[in-house]
Amino acid sequence: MNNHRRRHRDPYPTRNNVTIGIEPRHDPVVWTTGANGGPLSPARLAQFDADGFLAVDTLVDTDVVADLRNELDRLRADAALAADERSICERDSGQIRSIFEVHRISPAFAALVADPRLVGPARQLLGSDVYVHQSRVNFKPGFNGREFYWHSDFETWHAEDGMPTPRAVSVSVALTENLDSNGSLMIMPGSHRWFVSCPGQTPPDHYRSSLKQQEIGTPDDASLTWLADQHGIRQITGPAGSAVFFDSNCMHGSSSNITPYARSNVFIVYNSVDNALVEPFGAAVPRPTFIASRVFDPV
Ligand code: 6CS
Ligand code: FE
Repeated sequence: MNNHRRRHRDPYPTRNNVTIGIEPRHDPVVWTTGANGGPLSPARLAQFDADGFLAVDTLVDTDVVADLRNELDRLRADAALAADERSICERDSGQIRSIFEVHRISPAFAALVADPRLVGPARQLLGSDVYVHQSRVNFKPGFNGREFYWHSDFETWHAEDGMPTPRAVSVSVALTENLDSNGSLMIMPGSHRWFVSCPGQTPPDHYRSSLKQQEIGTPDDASLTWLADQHGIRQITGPAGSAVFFDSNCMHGSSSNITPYARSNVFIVYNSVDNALVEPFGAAVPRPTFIASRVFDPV
């Protein structure tokens, strides 16, 4: 299908000179129907449906968190990994910013990905089996861990990876304490129900810059102001081991970290096996598979 015809039918147009604006989401948020079994109560499902996220005080036990923290230190010190394209460094300090595909690099993170406390809610929310679209550790080191500007993950995954619908959920697990002050996640509650078309064109090999500092695929000021005025901004804080499940289309971001305390989180993105990637909707070629898996085997 050529781009023109497809773009005409794309329910989530973005970039490439489309009209910048905010449209209602065309798809459900919670895909499970009726009494489908799952760990989340009807009240928690309703909360996720309304807000687009669910914060959990303790998702991972302290001993597992301690193991993951040790693994984090080992990965950060691994010289071979530092040279691997899956390691993304901070633009100015050169310190490590993210490691992608961490569940394929580390057995400890592979075990976390398959943990029923993460996969169970993901399957229930998405109403199907799920596979890992992306995993990453964001280190956000102390003193100069740089921000992640406002964006919808789904806007990028739709435009650059070919994700058809926002039938994906991220789980962010805090590996260090997430404070008000050290660049913890900010989400606009309810923003997941709007799709914001972003200005600009997707540059070739965009991921080489966007994973350090995203500019294309971020909304214009007017859209962000409208969303913030409508929905407010919630700061997600919590101890190591706490977590937040958030819909792929939430408007979210996080400030830079100038405190001495790293804000290191692991993010695992579960996509429905019924939402497998196709050709990108807003880029010439798909991104590398360490950012967007093109193997759709269920967890
Ligand atoms: O482009 C991506 O897939 C990554 N970028 C951001 C800012 N969030 C989602 C994901 O880590
Ligand atoms: Fe994101």
